Amino acid sequence: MSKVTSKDCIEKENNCGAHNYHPLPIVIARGEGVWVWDPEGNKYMDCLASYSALNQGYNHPKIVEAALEQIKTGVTLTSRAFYNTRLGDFLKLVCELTGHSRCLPMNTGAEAVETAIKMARKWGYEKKGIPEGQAEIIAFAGNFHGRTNMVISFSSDEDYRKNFGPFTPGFKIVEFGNFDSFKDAVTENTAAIIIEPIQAEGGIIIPPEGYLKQVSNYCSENKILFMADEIQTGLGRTGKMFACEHEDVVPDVFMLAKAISGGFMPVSIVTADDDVMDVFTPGIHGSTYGGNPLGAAVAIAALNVLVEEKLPERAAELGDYFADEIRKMNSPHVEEVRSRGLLIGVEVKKESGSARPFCEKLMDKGILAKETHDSVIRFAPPLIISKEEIDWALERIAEVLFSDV
Ligand code: IF1
Repeated sequence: MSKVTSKDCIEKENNCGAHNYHPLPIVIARGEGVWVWDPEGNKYMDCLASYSALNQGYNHPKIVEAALEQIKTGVTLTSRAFYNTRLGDFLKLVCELTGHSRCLPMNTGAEAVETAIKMARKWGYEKKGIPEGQAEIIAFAGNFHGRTNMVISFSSDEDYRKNFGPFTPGFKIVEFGNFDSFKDAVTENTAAIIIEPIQAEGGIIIPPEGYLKQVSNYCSENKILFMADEIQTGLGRTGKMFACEHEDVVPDVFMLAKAISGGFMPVSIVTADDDVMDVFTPGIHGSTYGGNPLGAAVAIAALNVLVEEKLPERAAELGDYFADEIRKMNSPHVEEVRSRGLLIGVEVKKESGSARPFCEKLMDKGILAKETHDSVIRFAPPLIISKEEIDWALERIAEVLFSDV
């Protein structure tokens, strides 16, 4: 077999794949920690971490070992028609981390969101007494919760929605960060809100201090479920295990995915207390792969790594350092640096054009970063990154932020 080349891989993807992506022209063939290599042996630092799925970094020995050990049992999938040896431990660990008493495993983030919406509606009818078919769920402008048809039904981004209608009714969209806008949308038929504590795809938008708490208090007073999509912000990324902790907010429902399996395979989960989760009875919801023993084994290891290696604490400390150093550069191209932990958004000035050419220049210097919302360069490396590695990146980021683009 001839050696794989980047050119071949890119051509094949472009020839046979749907054109629903516009990737940077990099082929990742090998990974270790925060570093990846292309087939030709060029080395890059990954400052995207697969959209925060690889919080534990590439090739983490403990996660690799857990995966291999489970594969060697010969049992990777049992379906939920039977029990398996890993799922119970996984669910118990997630309950301990979230403080909720029950969880429901799925695969992708969007599936966790779908599951939470179904649960909230059923809860609304059966526990809150909302008349059937009338349940309303409030979402927030600028949100990103996934790509399925129900989920884009409450997206405010025309690009994600155009020509995909008709949409699922029952959603209201209010302004993120504006308490009155939310309060005015509440009716007695409001079952739940779905909110990202920090809007990541929205451009690393951090709501005003106290906002999440205010919204969450209002939800508890009015029997509305506060459902936190921590698929991207959760599991250490923002310097706490969950971004809601920054404001002492305890959600009724968590949606988790991405880093729950450290980037090994799709694993997602919805968590809640008994009173909410018990609307699910046998046969009414599920998934072939949801709760599979391989995913569970990997997720147990991935979660243990987050805790044992204190990755949330690392993200807090190193994220502040990383972001402050970029702020101190005072680059003529930078409007603002927004960050919480190792979720860092560098807003490029209007007159400096879009963020993409900056990302391309970073790539030429060995740093993989991806723009979001045209004008924001996002830095979200694996949380295992060291200070030395950040310094390596900062040198190159400074060169790019002071060059003509
Ligand atoms: C893509 C963004 C990141 C998410 C939150 C649910 C999901 C996501 C908060 C759905 C997924 C991904 C999907 C990925 C790009 C990516 C992304 F730029 F689009 F917003 F991370 F920043 N809730 N986010 O961030 O999870 O079904 O994908 O497992 O290419 O669409 P999923």
